[in-house]
Amino acid sequence: SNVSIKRALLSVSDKSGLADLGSRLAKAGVELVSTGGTARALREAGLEVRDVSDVTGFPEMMDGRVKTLHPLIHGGLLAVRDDPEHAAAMDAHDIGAIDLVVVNLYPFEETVMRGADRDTIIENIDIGGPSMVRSAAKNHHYVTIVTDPADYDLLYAELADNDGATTLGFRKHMAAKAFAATAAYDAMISQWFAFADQRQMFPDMIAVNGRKLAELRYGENPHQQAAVYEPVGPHVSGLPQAEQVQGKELSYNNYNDADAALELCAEFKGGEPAVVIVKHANPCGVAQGPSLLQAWTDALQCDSVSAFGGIVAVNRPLDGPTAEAICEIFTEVVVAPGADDAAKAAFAKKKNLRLLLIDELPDPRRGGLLLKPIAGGLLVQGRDNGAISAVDLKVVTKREPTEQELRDCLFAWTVARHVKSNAIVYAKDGATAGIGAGQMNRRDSARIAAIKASEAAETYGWSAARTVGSAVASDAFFPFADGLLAAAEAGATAVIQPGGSMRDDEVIAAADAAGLAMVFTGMRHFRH
Ligand code: 93A
Repeated sequence: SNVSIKRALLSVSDKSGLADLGSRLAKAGVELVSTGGTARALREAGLEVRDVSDVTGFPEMMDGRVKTLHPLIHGGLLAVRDDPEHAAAMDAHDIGAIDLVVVNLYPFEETVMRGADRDTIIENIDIGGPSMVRSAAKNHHYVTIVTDPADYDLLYAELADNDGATTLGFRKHMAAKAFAATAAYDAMISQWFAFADQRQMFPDMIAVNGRKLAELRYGENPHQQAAVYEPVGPHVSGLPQAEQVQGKELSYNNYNDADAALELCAEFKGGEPAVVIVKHANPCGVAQGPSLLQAWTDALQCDSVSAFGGIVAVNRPLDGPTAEAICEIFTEVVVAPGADDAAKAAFAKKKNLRLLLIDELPDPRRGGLLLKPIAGGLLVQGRDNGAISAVDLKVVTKREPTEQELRDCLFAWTVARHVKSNAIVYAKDGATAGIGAGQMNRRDSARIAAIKASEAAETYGWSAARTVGSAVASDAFFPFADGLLAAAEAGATAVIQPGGSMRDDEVIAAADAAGLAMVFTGMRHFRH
């Protein structure tokens, strides 16, 4: 099942490594056939090439749209050489077998990325290239297909090992890569049509279209395999594009947690210095303050127990003193839009700490799709990018919140949307005072957050938990008064929640009875 290479068809947009490829093949006595630009490049390298137009007897026409789409090419690619009828057809029509196809496609992605106009983008949809790739890959029993200049070395090794031939195993492997390449290419084009062109939210078909950046040691657990991908085509930059300055390789859970930290931190983009500490994809301390160092101190004091082994994100370049303070506790990952030399020097002492620098925080209000596989299907929804501001709030209690309460309400609300439901977040003076996450009822989240706040008070020797005099946010409405009463018991004086429960009246009455100020947002932020 080894096939020796006698005739090769080369047609590449990315001409890197082409001259070397051509000369190695020519030296091995392989006849080279090429399309216009590729033939020109090979001739410039001093090689003998036969033009595709010479093979087909047709000129390349219509701006190159029709070059290789011809039976004399595709017959040579698709013929089952051992089939007598196919062999007879080859004879009758003078079709020469092609043993090796090296094709890479018009640079559609690069054309979109550089902001080219619509006509240029359309012109960069390759038709003839993918057709050859698919023909060759389908007929891998006889034909070798190479679609990536990065695989030329593999090809050379294969030819060297097999006396100028390729093995079936190699051809199968390359065929699989080839179909992946054309699938990704078409997916990219369909995405461009769906999103850039028609601005249609949900296309009829979804291509989960990514480029593998790295295989990870394992997934959420050691027995799960995992990798990280970035989407092809235009995309937001985040952790996969970050520069890792130091530390061990990122694990699956590192990515997941650091992304949660980054997304929450992005809410404070352009605002006062902010620090987010995340553990198991939930924030365990968030604060904003006059300096990063102050914000770090306040964030840490929310739940210093959970912060151990945490993931930290900040909304501005890190300075030395903040970095030194972060280094005082065990931290897995730090994500920042930059770090000065003093900060880098401080982290350098902690060899294992992963320091990731990003160009800028992502836009928290950007659109996009969220995918969740379910048995037998895939759930798809738009990102939760809705947001309210102070003007959208409706005061529902007799008492209006004070200015400070209102600020804390909005801060708590911002954090709460990034906490797994049921989420209850107490905040005071621009810092979280207690966070309750992931409970199956709201009252328990309110209580757990309060318990953590009391523990912090004990740890730091405060006379009272920071929940006393705090604002409390609930990601969804209180279905009963009990959750709200638990928050009041913990000392909250202001409440922010979506409202909309059947029992809103009861809940409002309970708030009034407890002297609370409460505002409704009219928007819910479940996060599961
Ligand atoms: O315009 S096409 O869709 N029509 C074709 O018949 C065709 N044949 C090869 N694009 C076609 N190609 C592509 O041309 C190849 O995929 C390759 O990317 C490129 C190489 O052109 P040149 O050799 O002229 O640089």
